[in-house]
Amino acid sequence: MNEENYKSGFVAVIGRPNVGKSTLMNNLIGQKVAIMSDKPQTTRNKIMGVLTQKDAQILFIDTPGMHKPKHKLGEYMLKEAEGSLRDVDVILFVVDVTAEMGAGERYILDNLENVRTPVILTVNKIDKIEKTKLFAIIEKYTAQFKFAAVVPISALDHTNFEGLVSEIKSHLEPGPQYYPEDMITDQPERLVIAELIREKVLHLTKEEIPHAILVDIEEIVTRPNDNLYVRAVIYVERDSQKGIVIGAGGRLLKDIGRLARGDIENLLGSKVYLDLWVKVKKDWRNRPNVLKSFGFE
Ligand code: GDP
Ligand code: MG
Ligand code: K
Repeated sequence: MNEENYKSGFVAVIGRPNVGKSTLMNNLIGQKVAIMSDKPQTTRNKIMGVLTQKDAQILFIDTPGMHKPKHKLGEYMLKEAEGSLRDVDVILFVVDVTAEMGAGERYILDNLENVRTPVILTVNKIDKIEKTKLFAIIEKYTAQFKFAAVVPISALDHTNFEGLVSEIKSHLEPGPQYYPEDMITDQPERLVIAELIREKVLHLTKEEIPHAILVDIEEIVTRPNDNLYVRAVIYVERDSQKGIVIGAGGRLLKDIGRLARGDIENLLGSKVYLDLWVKVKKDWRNRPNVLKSFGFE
């Protein structure tokens, strides 16, 4: 893996029920899917699947709540959904080419107007219509909204998956591979949360702390009120680094926690209580057992 050219990012998959979102995820990601749906739902925005390639890793997230609210809670959910749509890199708006564009689609498009994230119109089920009719259908959508791209696919037949993936990649920025390629885990969220915290530490400490840190998520618990409790430990190599990360009066650690918590909440759509600790683990990089205990081989 060439780290400098590696891209990664989050993609929200939205669209009315039955347009083929699940079929797309299952067939696009196949064996490599890290499905969380059969686990108790800890978050509103679930990670649906992870697509790992040589040059990129794409994390697909599910964003419920993008439908016309019928009550106050619905409005709240919609705000949350809009918030998470701002934080992803790309939105896949999946539509069914055999169904008329309806109020549901218009409603989603209206709400996407306020979200700056690029939207790819993913026109699904093209196996069911004649090619000559496709253009007129697409035009109805493009007349309503300025899409970053329009990609016709058949999720069922695997048609044009390459086109879709390369379009997604063109909107991703350089980033880490969040998940080991073949990792099978019941909690892929752990790695993403760890990476977000790590990113804040490196950002706020500038060059003072080189890449000598490791973040371990010791515990994630969903509280009865649906809030998430996360206990994380930032491991550094030396006592002096511990002092830097904590900062005078604990101020820097507080900032790290605040920023990381904001990102985690945006990403997962749950309120988060982040319990952050800093510990010294000497020379962890040179000790294979330590690396192993963090999931590195
Ligand atoms: P979701 O509610 O958006 O997740 O939609 P599903 O993935 O559950 O699909 C709804 C129905 O549409 C299922 O019966 C799928 O088999 C069917 N479907 C999904 N994608 C395609 C496609 O590309 N072509 C055809 N012909 N049917 C599809
Ligand atoms: Mg589905
Ligand atoms: K963004």
